[in-house]
Amino acid sequence: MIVFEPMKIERIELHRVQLPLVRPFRTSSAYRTHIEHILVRLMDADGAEGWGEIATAVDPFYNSETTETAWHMAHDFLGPMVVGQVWETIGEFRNLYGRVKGNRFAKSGMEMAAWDFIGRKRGQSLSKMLGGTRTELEVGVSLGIEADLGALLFEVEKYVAEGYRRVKLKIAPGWDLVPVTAVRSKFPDLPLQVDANSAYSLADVDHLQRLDEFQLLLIEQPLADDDIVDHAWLQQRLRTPICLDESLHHVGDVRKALEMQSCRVVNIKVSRVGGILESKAVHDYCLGRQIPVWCGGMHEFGLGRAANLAIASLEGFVLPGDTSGSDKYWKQDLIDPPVRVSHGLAQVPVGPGLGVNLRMDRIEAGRRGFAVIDGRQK
Ligand code: OSB
Ligand code: MG
Repeated sequence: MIVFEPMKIERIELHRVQLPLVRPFRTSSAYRTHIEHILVRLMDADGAEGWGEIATAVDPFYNSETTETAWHMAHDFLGPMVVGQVWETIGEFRNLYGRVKGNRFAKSGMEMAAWDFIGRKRGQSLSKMLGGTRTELEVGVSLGIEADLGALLFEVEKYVAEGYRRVKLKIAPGWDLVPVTAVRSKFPDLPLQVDANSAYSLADVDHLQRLDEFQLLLIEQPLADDDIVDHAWLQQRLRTPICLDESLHHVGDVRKALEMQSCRVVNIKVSRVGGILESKAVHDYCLGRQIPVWCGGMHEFGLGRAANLAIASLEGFVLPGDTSGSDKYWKQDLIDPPVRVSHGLAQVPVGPGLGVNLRMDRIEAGRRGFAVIDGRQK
């Protein structure tokens, strides 16, 4: 039996850390050479701690939050609302800042730290706490828009050779049929999917229908983030399943999208839906309706990457996720050992909490900002 003991966070540290990507990443909406995320460290009076990652981009081109807005939220609202309060469950922890609207990436990093905190206290892994059913996961890779076809084919070849189980290509008007045709002809049996990051409109329906001949697993977020109505219209005209990413902020959005048949597959991103608890709710909702889900990513450092692997160990995650190994992104991850993918498989962390070993020296080396919230500000 698990005995719930009251918990109280007395001090929060925010570490804003920047790392260069091993390869710049271009999508229809953004170009990135570096990633800058905020690590949240929750601490109680007895020295217990938990770590989480706020996986915002530095720009507002994927969604409206940025690393700077998340810093403001965590530092001026979420942190002060958590410090000194008593809570026993993640649901109660989340309620502490329940009055804050939106800002789900910032909330997600706070909540992740609370899961890590509880897991370490109980000696249980996040996967175990969530009821994960798998210890090893099939992994995919998300490849950005490249300067030319040669460069793209080189990247696909490399990850296929490493054993990755599926490839996702970023597409945009002017970079869609040509790269998909090239990759499909070279890899006829490769599980392949595309992600448009909202680059198309309904006027493109004829063009998008031409993607139907490539046996794609899915097409991710073709239309605007705030439009599940037009996605339903489009899905009726496409054989390829639509998968929504940007449009789904919580389980309520998922219910509406599925009722409207706006998509047939759901991308679950822990940060986009505001945390692990909401991710589990989306997973459970989809599982009950036999809707396949998979775990998306936001170029997380090893900490957030471990959370992704834990949620993806739940039984409804039947498609490979963007849960690639650390070396896809970083020369040196913040965790040691890094996340390794071998033969296209990643191990779900088994240690307490997120189950990773953070390297403070590497955090400090990449640090661009640091703050403490300890209640004295109030
Ligand atoms: O749309 O899924 C996306 C990365 C940053 C922002 C949005 C997206 C992505 C990816 C890469 O596709 C996911 C990853 O490898 O972490
Ligand atoms: Mg996406």
